[in-house]
Amino acid sequence: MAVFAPKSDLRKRLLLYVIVDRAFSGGRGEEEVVAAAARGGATAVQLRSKELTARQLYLTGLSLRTLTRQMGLLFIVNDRVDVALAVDADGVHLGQDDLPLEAARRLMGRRRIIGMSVDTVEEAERAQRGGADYLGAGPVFATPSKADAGPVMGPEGLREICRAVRIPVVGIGGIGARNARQVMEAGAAGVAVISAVVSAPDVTAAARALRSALV
Ligand code: TZP
Ligand code: MG
Repeated sequence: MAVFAPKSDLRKRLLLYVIVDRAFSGGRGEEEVVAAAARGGATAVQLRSKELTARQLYLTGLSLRTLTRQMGLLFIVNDRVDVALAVDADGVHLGQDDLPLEAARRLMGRRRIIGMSVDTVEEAERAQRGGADYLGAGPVFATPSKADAGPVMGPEGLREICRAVRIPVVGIGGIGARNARQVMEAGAAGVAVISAVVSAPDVTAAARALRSALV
């Protein structure tokens, strides 16, 4: 049996990265949203919640782990190294105020993925030096989905970050089918989205529309 290697083909697997957050899904559960997004061509899923308790995150994470394995998607947990490990996620995604990379790496081991959010070229270079496996850079466009997202960098800002590092970069913030192409043309490996997919009435159709804008 082939051993599952989370980091193999990472750049390709970051192409359509859907961040599931119950605050944006109009009452639909994470499992329903992930299954629908996967049918539309999502390649990676991140479980994010600023509201769920550790217990709720763990239970949701366990069922998303099963689902993403069945459907062949990468599975990343936002913010929480403990939950990522407890549910055997492929990786964790950290912000500048979360656990430092070195500490997270000690806990996660070399095999698992660590993604970092960055706003600037300096942060991107530091994260790469610190051993991050991929970066989320944004907000590329204006977004109402994250109040403290910082200034919009535009495709030009994203391009500078993509040029500065060797590790894959996904663009995030205000991305939808209408502007996804600009993100890829800036050198990104993929797009990370919340509302364009998770808030859509038809999640599968929304993921499919985004996916076809990327290739
Ligand atoms: N980080 C930077 S912008 C953002 C995050 C989590 C929000 C992305 O949400 P949307 O709805 O895809 O703009
Ligand atoms: Mg965070």
